[in-house]
Amino acid sequence: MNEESGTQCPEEEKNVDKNVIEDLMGDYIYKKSLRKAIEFTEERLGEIGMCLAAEKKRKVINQVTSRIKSTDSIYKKMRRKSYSADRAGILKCNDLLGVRTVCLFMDDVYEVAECLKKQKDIRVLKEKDYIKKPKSNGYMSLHLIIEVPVGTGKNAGKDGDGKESQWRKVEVQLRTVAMDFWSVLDHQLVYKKEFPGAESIGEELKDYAVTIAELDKNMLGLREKIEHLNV
Ligand code: 0O2
Repeated sequence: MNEESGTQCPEEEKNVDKNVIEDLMGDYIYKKSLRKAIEFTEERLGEIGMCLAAEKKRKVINQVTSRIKSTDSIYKKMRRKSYSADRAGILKCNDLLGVRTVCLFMDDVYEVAECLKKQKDIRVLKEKDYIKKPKSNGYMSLHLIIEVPVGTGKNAGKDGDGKESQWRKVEVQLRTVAMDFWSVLDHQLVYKKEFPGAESIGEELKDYAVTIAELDKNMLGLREKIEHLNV
């Protein structure tokens, strides 16, 4: 049975082997390229944040953090999505690398995303707007799946020619401080879904997602009023 959905697992799904994941994620050369992709993305977001802050004369990005997905989390996702139990299956996970960008205001989230999309050395593969269309639990965030170059010298940005690709996928999550605050609690609840009382906490949390969306809207409105104040 599938842990998450309670449905029957296809044959392939049952065979997902944690060792295959550990081998790939532990491989020194591969790991180095993952770190490089994260550094590249963090650095670029830092530059975008500085440019926008200089232009607007205020802080735009509050925090950039990153993570390499844990073996356990990759394993669960591969089972959930019925990915093949090999390297190709692991590489299908869009969020092996995650860079979270927390902005102060909602319009900043979209402006940072637009700046990132305009970068000539980055490929945008997919965009998921959970702010305009929140998930059923209330989760809000803008997800961009991008590819960044990790090759060096003449290999930079090459597609691989049958060898390892010189690009790595990174999931950039953009959200406001308030949305981030909410998602921290929600993430904790994910691991306690089976406990009595979890369902009603989930419902309460969903109500707060609405409160948070309103708060973000009101804070943006206030910021605009302050910007338009004349002496
Ligand atoms: P962890 O611990 O960060 O590894 P995809 O095939 O990847 O395009 P999928 O599987 O729906 O589609 O991925 P999605 O929606 O992009 O989610 C990937 C990550 O986004 C999650 O990673 C979370 O970090 C975050 N996320 C997505 N939905 C939720 C949610 O409802 N609540 C919270 N708190 N975070 C969410 P992991 O694997 O959950 O966790």
